[in-house]
This record gives sequence, structure tokens and C-alpha cells, in this order.
Amino acid sequence: MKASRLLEQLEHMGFDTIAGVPDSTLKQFCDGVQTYRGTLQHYVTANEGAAVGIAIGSYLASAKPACVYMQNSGIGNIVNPLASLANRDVYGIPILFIVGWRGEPGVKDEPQHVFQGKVTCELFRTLSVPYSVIDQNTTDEEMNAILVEAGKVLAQGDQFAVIVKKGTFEKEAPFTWDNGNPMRREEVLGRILRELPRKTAIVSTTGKISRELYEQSNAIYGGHENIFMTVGGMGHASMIALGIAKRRADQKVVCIDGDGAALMHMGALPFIAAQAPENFYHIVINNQAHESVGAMPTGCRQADFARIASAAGYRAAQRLETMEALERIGAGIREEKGPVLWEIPVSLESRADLGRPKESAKKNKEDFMRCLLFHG
Ligand SMILES: Cc1ncc(C[n+]2csc(CCOP(=O)(O)OP(=O)(O)O)c2C)c(N)n1
Repeated sequence: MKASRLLEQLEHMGFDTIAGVPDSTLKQFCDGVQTYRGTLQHYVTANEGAAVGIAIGSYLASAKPACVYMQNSGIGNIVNPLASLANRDVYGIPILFIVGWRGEPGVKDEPQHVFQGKVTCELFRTLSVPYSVIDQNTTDEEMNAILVEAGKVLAQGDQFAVIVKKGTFEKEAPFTWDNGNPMRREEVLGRILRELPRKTAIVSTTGKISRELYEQSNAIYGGHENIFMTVGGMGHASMIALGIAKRRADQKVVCIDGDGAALMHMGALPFIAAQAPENFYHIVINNQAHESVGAMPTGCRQADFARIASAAGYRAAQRLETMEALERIGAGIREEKGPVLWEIPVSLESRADLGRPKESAKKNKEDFMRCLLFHG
């Protein structure tokens, strides 16, 4: 199936707004949205619940339903505005969801996707959202029929979901862009690891930042037991790090975040500042993109995390733009009290042969807890 064709159909059906958070299963679809030349207004929102918010507002202003695309990991973020606002027992606001299905039962996937994948259809049933599943064998005629069915549901003020299996959308012209930043993320992460005292507790964010840190730490130190990889729960790494920092005042804790993840639950920043943990250090690796799932730009490319952190009340915040400047991290963690934030701009590059954690998630958790217990 071609994303461009589906988008034309949506426009034809009267959709004029599409909002969402990018997903690897929907990479071709997301590229299609970026390169689409029709009139659909597109937003990459900070989280999936925010996309539902835009869909609701757009409907209120135009009486036209909007489309929300996302990975199934984002279902948690849509539940609240869906169940307590859009549902027919409240306002009855039509929304069409396009949902990438990671962790489909029977298809091998990473630990963070297994349970979410298993309960995906069940969750939509529970939320009273009828759905159809599509895959690479779905024909254009079958897709038309699904959209006709969806249209009937939406006309009643209800929501409908199209659940998309891996490999459904064909490759078309890819969307390419450049953020102009010279430093490579993987090299930056290696340098950060060398700057930090060995065994500093690190909480790393969802996606390739954790995968690159894992490989870099194994290469530099022969292990990674001091790193807790937030493989799922995108946007929550900083609060996990805060939870550790509050319980272990004797330990310095570093959160290595992505800009997309930091945006997703940005209320964490003023909250961390209010808690004022002296042993907390926050590093935001900023490529202005959701690089891990296909390098789609975030909807907030102008965001200046150092200034946001200062305004939120962090004790100090700074942008580090060269490899030499990364020395500030080593000095800062030894000499400065937290909470401190360092924002590091990086390019959109990543290695095609980047690996994934080899141990089970549980083993990594146990190693991390043991390391935390016996260090400091
Ligand atoms: C709630 C949720 N929505 C979407 C995803 C899919 N996802 C995984 S990593 C990622 C991008 C993360 O972007 P950023 O934090 O900027 O890090 P980068 O990949 O650019 O290094 C996305 C959207 C997810 N895991 N969870």
C-alpha cells in the first residue's frame, strides 16, 4: 500500500488535519505525510495525547474529523483524552487512528513491545474503538472498504482505528532533511561516558540513545551495569532518574535524554527543579528529531532546552556545542551541585549495524540494582 494514496483518500473523505508521533512501523507512512503535497495540515505533537487534543480542537472548529497516527506504545497517552472527552458518553468526537503495531503476537520484537503488542487490539475494544488490521497484502479495494466502514463510525461521533502491521506501507520517495549539527550522537555518548566517573548511575532514554550507550559502555568499560535503559515508557527517564536520586542522596545520577522524549512529558523539568536534587544531572541530546524511528523532525525544533531548564528552575543549564566543551560535564559533575542540564546538539546520523541489548530486560534491571546498591 502506498501512503500517498491513503493520504489522498483521507483528504477526499474530508480530513484536513493529521497529527501524531512518529513510529518505525509507520516510517514509510510518516515519510509520506512529510512529502505529501495535498492540503492536509500536519502536526508532530509532543505526545500522542496531544495529537488527540489537536484532533478534538480541529473538529470543534471545522466539524471535520482529524486523523491521529502513532505507535501502539502511545495508546497509554491517548487513553485519557479519548475516554474522558472524545468518547460518545462525553462529547462524541470522531477521530481516525492509524496505529503502528509493534510486538504483534508471533512476530519477534524487543521486550518493551511484547506485552503492549499483545494487548493492543484488546485495548481498542475496551475503549469502544472498532478497528481493522491491515498488512502488506491488504489491497487498495480492501482499504477502500475499511475507510467506508470507518467513515460510518466517524459519522456517528465515534472513533475508528486502523492497526498497521510491519511492512504494510511501500517505500516511496523518502523524506530527507538535515539539522546542520556536526557532532555525531554516538561519539558524543562515548565521550560523555569517559567524562563521567565510572559506575555513575545513568538512566538513559528510549531508542537509539540507550542502544548506543550500551554498545559504547561495553566497548569502553566491558560492561553497562550502571546504565538503566528506559527501553519503553518514552519521556519518563528523567523522573526515573529523579526517583533514584531522591532515594540515594549519596549517588550522583545522570539522565541521558532525547529531545523528543524530553518534550513528551516536559512537566518533568519544573518538577525536578522544584525537588532541587543536588545529585541530579540531566543531559539532553538534541537532534530536533525522532531519529530512532526514522528521523522525523519533532514539532518543536526551536526548543532551547538550556533556556527551558533555566526558566524551570534548574540550578544551572548550558548548551555544549563542541567535543571539547563536553569536558564541562566531567568538571560539572565533580564540582557543581544539581540539578544541572546540559543540552548537546547532534546530527541525524546513526549506524545501520547498531545492535540491541543482548541480555534480558530483567537481567539488566538486576545488574543495575546490584550496581546501585554496592556503589557509592
Ligand atoms: C509513547 C511512545 N511513543 C512513540 C514511541 C516510538 N519512539 C521510540 S524512540 C522515539 C524517538 C525518540 O526521539 P528522541 O528522544 O528525540 O531521541 P532520538 O531517537 O532522536 O535520539 C519514538 C517516537 C515510543 N517508544 N513511545
